[in-house]
Amino acid sequence: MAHALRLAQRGLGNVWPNPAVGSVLVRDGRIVGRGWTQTGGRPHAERMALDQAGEAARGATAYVTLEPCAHEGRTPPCANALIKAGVARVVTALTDPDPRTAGQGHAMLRAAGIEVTEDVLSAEARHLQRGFLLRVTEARPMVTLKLACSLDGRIATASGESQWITGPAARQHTHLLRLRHDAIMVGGGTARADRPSLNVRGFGPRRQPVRVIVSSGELPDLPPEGEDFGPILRASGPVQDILRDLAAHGITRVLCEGGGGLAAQLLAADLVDDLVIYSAGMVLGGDGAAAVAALGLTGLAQGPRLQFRRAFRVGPDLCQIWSRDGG
Ligand code: AOF
Ligand code: ZN
Repeated sequence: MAHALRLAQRGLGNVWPNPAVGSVLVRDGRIVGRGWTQTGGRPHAERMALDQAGEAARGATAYVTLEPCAHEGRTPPCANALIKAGVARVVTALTDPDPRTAGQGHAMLRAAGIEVTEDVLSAEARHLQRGFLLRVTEARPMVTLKLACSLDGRIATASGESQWITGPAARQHTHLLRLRHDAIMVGGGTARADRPSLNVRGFGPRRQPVRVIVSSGELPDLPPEGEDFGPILRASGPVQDILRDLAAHGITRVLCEGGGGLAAQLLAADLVDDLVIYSAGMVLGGDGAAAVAALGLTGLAQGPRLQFRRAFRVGPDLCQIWSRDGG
């Protein structure tokens, strides 16, 4: 299952509105098939693993990071495909909350005499697939807030100079972060001041993330949608409403790259699932622009709190990841 989760990760940012699922087929102690959800969400992970295994799937154990689907899509349900291939046992991490499956995939497998084991590495699977889970159960995507700031949490000097606080390695690392998200969101001020590309470069052909500009004002000229750039969605209003609209579009994972106003709105509404902070070894002082605008806290207890997950060096800078759930 740990290996299936690693495979699932390959689909993050590339498969919305679907979840990024991974699957491993094992027979006689050997891996005979590996699959992960493909670009745009199809083929599903199990289909890919079964195609790879061919006849070797007969009598095998299938590890899947999500309950196999029970609905007829562009191809028959994965539960049927596993039954037809003669798999002996299926091990899953999570029940699929999609109402078209929601336990029926497991039931179909059991009815066909297949041994089913559920909830294996479920915490890890929930963390990896939380964008999809949130979209289906809470009608919002997961949100990652990225900040690149000085040691004292500033993103620009008083005169507005911001390029560059962090080094090239951190900026390259941001592309890895973008790669794993369906949409990149920025405020109008950031879009006008930085003209960010909001695309993914250097990882071969991928689905480009949707560019979401939160502004009711004028938008700068941005490169048109194409091979190197995703569609542009313009949004305004409360962040809760914006996220609900994005989920309705099928978006499961959003990366917010600033500015401070949008960051403050997301934090105040308790909508930040992951906070990624790149800190550069410099100090900009209290007259610089804060990475997070005023929150209007009237007490310490109101300050949003996050759980530490990990930290690592990126070139000369430090990257810290904090999560709402810590899991
Ligand atoms: C699986 N394996 O790899 C994925 C699954 O639009 P469709 O027909 O592709 O179906 C999308 C639904 O299928 C999605 O909401 C989720 O319930 C499931 N995704 N299921 O067995 C996979 N990606
Ligand atoms: Zn399926």
